[in-house]
Amino acid sequence: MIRQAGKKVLIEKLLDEKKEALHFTLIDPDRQTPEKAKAIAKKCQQYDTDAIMIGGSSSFNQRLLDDTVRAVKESVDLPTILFPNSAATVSRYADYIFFMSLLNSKDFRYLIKEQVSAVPLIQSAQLEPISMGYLVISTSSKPTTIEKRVKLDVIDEKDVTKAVDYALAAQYLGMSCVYLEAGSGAEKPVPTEMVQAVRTVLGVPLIVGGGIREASQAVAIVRAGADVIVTGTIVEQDISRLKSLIRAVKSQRYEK
Ligand code: 1GP
Repeated sequence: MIRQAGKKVLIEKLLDEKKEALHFTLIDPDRQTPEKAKAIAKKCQQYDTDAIMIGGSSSFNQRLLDDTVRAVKESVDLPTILFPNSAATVSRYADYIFFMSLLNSKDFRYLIKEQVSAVPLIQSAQLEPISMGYLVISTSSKPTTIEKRVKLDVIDEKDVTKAVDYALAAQYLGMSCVYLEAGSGAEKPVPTEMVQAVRTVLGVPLIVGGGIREASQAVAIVRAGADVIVTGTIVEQDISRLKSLIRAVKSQRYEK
């Protein structure tokens, strides 16, 4: 089947349907067994998360990834979206894949090379790609995993104009959404001033993640204009806190 360019992609569909900010849970297959991932996904669905993202680790184990995706799909009735760190972390069992380019990478690999390598599997598995402009924002004094791994054209947390220009470049290139990423386990999230400045000009959904651990942080980021909040570490550290965080995200007045 040839998917048509320009049709509404998952995030827009969910925003139209739910008319509230969304929360996506990130599950890293390397952090727990598939059985445990299954239980986590179930709990997150009960807490009202909107989708399960799978990926994000620096290592690679195809079997573990496949088993985790299958386990999650067995336990929840939510979209599963791959969040790959390379072409080697693509599973044929998911529903969607963030087809993402790390736009402020100085390394060709993360801009387009890994994406091209992933095409045959995406096509044969009929995974639905969600094109995304991925921007890593430096908010931490110690480099995050992604900052250690990839040589970046650094976007400092204070460099709002640079973030805005990159985000608009993603939109002009036709990407369906933009992700402002502070990095998993970041000391602090992307600043609200930056989220707000990007939101003001951006016409596609805005995803924000990395370092969000408190409901108050998530609320501030939604108020600044994020459409989707992503959390990962909190699920591994203290899943009970996720319930109030998701509730807080969804209690915000949301105007698209
Ligand atoms: C990482 O933005 C996600 O890609 C989630 O970050 O693990 O800090 O929640 P955390």
